[in-house]
Amino acid sequence: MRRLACLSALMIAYMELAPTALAKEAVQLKNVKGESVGTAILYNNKRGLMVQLSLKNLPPGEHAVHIHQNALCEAEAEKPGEAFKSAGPHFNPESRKHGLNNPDGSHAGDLPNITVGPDGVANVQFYDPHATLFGRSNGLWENGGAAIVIHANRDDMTADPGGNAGDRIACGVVAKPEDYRSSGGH
Ligand SMILES: [Cu+2]
Ligand SMILES: [Zn+2]
Repeated sequence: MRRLACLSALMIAYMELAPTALAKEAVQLKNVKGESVGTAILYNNKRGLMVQLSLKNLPPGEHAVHIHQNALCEAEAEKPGEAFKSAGPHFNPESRKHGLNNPDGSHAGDLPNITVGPDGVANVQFYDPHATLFGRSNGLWENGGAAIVIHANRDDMTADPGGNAGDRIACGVVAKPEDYRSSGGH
């Protein structure tokens, strides 16, 4: 009887772990008017955080994309200069400087620039070796969530703290699932 109880406790633990082991998060990105500009699919892989962007309805050309610190995307329709400032600075748990080409960098939230085609579409994927979705070093869920932000301009990859990327034109919240409990694994 005792053994059975123990076994069922183990099974419950397994069932609680199993879904997160495969977890992906689909982040919905919106522009300042609240219109969809597509999605970012995030998941853990061996190298860190996998980021798959399926974007539309964006101005053609190069744009910076970052993971920002706060799980908040306030469009601030009344105050255009403040759009998505609620997302805070770049996700930077290791207190480094900005930029993938900065010798003192980079922020864990720094990502490569994307190129949006004349049709307003961009489909790209890359991984971020300095972050994970959850459960390992620099987990976004351990941070209480985060935000994916797209900027008006390209990132120069060196200027601290923001890479001269200009206005924040789209944002999507990476939400920590309410039932997620960090295993404390780092
Ligand atoms: Cu940014
Ligand atoms: Zn940065």
